Amino acid sequence: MSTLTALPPLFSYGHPLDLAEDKFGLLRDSMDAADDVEELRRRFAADGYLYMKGYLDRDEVLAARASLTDGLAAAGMLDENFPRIDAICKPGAGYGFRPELTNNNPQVQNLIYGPRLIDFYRAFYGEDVRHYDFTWLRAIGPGKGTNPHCDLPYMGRGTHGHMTCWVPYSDISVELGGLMVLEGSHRRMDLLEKYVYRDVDSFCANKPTEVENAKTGAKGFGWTFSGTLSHHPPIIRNKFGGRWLTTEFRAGDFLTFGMFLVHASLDNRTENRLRISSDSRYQRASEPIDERWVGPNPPGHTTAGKRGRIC
Ligand SMILES: O=C(O)CCC(=O)C(=O)O
Ligand SMILES: [Fe+2]
Repeated sequence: MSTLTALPPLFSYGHPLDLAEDKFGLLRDSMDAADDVEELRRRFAADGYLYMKGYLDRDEVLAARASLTDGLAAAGMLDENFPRIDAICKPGAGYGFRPELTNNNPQVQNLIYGPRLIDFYRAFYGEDVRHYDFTWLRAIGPGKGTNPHCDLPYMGRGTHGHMTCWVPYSDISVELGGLMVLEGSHRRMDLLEKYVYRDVDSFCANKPTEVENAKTGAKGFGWTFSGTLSHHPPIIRNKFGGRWLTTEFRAGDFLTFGMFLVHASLDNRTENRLRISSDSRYQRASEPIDERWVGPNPPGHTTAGKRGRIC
C-alpha cells in the first residue's frame, strides 16, 4: 500500500474511519535510519513511534507463527478443516488474549527477546536494557479490534520511559486489521494528563466495596478504570487532531512506541481469519520496573497486582 487511493472502507471499534488525507495516513518507515541511532531518536521524539519495516527475520517470524497456530489449535480456537498455519478460526472466536502461548515458546521468546531486538533497544537507549517477562499475545477474530488507549495506565508503576514493541505474525492487510497510532497524540499532554497517569489496578482503600472487589478479584480488572481513552476512534481523532496512521504490515516488521502515544487497531473484517500479534515491553535496565509484569509468573492485573489508595 504505497498510496491511499485503493483502500477499502476501514473500521475501528465498529466505526467507519474518514480516509480524507488530513485524517488518515501511512506510518513512516524508519528502516532507512536503522543504523543511525541519533536519527531514530529524533524521529521517535517527533513522531512518538518508529516503524521498522522488515527489521526482523521473516522466516523466524513465520516459524514463531507456526508455534502459535499450533497453540491456538490445541486451545480449540481453529477450524481444523484448514491448515493450522492459516489461523482460520471457528465462528465466534472473538478477541482472543492468549499470553500463555508465549510461555516456554522458544520461537517467540527468541524472536522478541533475542539479540536482534534487544540490540535495537540497547542502541536506542544507549545503555543496557531489560524487558518485561510478561508477553501480550493477541489472536483477534472477525469483529472489533482494540479501542483507543495509551499503555501507561496498564504499566506505569516503574519508569515511564519504556517502549512497546508490536509484532505482527503474518502479513496483516488493512482488512485483517493491524495497529494504528494517532499522529502527534504523545505531545497532547493537555488532553492526556487527566487520563494517562491513572492506574487500572488501583482502587479506593477507603471504600469498603472496592476493597472487597480487590480482595476477591470477582470483577477482574477495569472495574474502577478500564484504561480505555475512548470507544470512538473518529471522535478521538477530531479531538486530538492529527491522522490515524497505519499500514499493510508484513511479517518481519515491528512498530515501537512510547507510553504516551494513543493507539488502537483496525477491526478484523475478514470472514474467518485470526489476526495474530504480540506486544512486549523494553526499558533501561537502570530504571524502576512495574512489578506486575516481572517474574516467572507475573501477577499482572490479578488481585496480587491491585493497589489501594485513599481517594
Ligand atoms: O494489537 C492490538 O490490537 C493492540 C495492541 C496494543 O495495544 C499494544 O501493542 O500496546
Ligand atoms: Fe496498547
